[in-house]
Amino acid sequence: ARLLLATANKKKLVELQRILDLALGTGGIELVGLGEFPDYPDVPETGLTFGENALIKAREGASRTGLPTVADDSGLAVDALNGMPGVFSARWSGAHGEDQANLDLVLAQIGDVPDEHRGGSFVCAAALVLPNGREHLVEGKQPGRILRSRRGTGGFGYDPIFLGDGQNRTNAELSPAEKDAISHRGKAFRELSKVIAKELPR
Ligand code: ITT
Repeated sequence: ARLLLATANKKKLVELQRILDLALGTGGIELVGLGEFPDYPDVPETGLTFGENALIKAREGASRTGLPTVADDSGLAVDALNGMPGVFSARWSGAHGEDQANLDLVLAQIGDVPDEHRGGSFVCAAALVLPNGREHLVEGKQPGRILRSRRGTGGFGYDPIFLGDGQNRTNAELSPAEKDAISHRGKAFRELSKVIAKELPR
């Protein structure tokens, strides 16, 4: 069965592919990226929650391609910023996908607040929409706190300033497999993979 991964974010795509391959095994599901659809439009993410945006992206993919489609909407919710940047994580500093500028702005906004007020979570909503209209939505979270400066070069986005609970390395200092084991995206897509296995039998 072919399954569309509806994301334009290359780093996210790599993680999604890795997590789903591990969960579902190779051979059963053929993952298709948006690159196979050159005229695919920029889909406005108008939802107020991660779940709404994940469904918007997955519905668009399923209706445009006729393929079962999974989508990820994710971001960093910082307690001291009342949950922001949240659904605006990819465009917090203005332009879309400017990871460095987004991270710098969050650091500037949280400033020097003490450790006990530096809590936050990565959140990932994962949606599956089938051509027959059936929809599934799950969510994964990674709780942790926001550091005062960057550490590490792995991962993407806000990973260099995020220390997960119980960890002594930032998400950007973990190996890919270590990040997947505890990340919001790993949790959400391992759960969604069970639904995929039921809905898309080999
Ligand atoms: P698509 O909508 O095409 O999937 P996008 O990058 O616009 O790609 P989102 O709207 O879901 O995706 O925004 C996700 C942002 O949240 C991403 O750009 C990062 O800034 C942040 N983010 C999400 N997951 C992350 C992770 O695992 N590590 C670090 N930052 C992450």
